[in-house]
Amino acid sequence: MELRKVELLEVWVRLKSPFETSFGKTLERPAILVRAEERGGEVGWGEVVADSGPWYSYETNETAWHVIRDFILPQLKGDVGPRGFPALVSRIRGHNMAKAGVEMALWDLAAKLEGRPLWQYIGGVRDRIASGVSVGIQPSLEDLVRVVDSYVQEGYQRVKIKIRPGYDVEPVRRLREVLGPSLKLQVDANAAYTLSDVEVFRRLDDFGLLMIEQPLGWRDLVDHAELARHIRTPICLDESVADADDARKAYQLGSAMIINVKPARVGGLGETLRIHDLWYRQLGRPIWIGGMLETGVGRGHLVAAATLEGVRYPNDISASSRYYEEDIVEPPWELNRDGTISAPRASGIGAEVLEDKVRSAAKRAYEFRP
Ligand code: OSB
Ligand code: MG
Repeated sequence: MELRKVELLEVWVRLKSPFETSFGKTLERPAILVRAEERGGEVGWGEVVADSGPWYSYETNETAWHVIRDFILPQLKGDVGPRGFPALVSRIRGHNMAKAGVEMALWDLAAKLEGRPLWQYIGGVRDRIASGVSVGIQPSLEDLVRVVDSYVQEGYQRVKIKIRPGYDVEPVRRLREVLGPSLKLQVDANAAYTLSDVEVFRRLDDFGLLMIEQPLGWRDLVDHAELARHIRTPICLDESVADADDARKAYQLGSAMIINVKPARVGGLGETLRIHDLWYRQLGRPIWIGGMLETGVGRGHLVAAATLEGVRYPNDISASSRYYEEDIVEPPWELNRDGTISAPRASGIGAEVLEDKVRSAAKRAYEFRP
């Protein structure tokens, strides 16, 4: 398709309550929205999820703005589509969140031009996705129980809690005591431990967790493979898998049974499909779709990804209301009573961006004309 212009609009969104992980606390986050318009006037949207500091990954909203403006957008000349996009930016090393934000706008646009929902356009197989919730580190175990219980009452199908050294076995023990053994529960360490902590993970083995997410270093595959030999609970990788090649190496080494695929972390939906084809189709192992506190724009792309066949666990894709008083899309993403989110019938991501609101709230904007 022939692009007329691509715009960047940076908005800051405030969370309902602080989200704390082993790497820090977030109350407000930047979201760079990418608006891609083609010659006929159709528009697609993507979102860059990079945070204001290099904590989850080395990318920030500033590095993403710089890399998109100065290196990605200048590549978008002539006929461009989402499938050809990765080749255009392959010379740029890393910066996957920056790439993903632009790539996803092209996917939304391409699906809209065909008049199809994005999830069908990428080959999704289900019209509702299983919704889980990721719960940040809480000030006390009483708070944790209260917060988790309220999400369970809302219908979320599984709970993931963040852990860090000193806040790991006891929170899990308390949740099991109060909420029982049938709660689908897992933990996410965001790379806060080392192999010397193997005893912590041995103790966690007693609680029937679905998985342990990214216990060790953010780029590590080797130590995870060693840890896997000492515990029964399956290891799920997040930070350490940046592309399908990392997934292959994780398989060869035995670093993980499961991958949390975040389209933003791996450079977009194209690489998400490649990881899915390798990890699920070829190797027979499950994936699920993780989130980065996305607004309704990024959330739409996550919902589409979660309709893929190999998604076999509930996802970190909750309703807009879990994080935000008001979303920037209409309708907002809502939780069905059975703890699912419906894949939309409308074309593209299936939600309208509230463009006036976004433009008037934007802290900065940039326009590129190919
Ligand atoms: O590790 O999965 C993570 C949020 C920000 C950064 C990293 C992570 C998370 C989450 C929340 O766990 C997922 C979500 O609900 O969007
Ligand atoms: Mg994680």
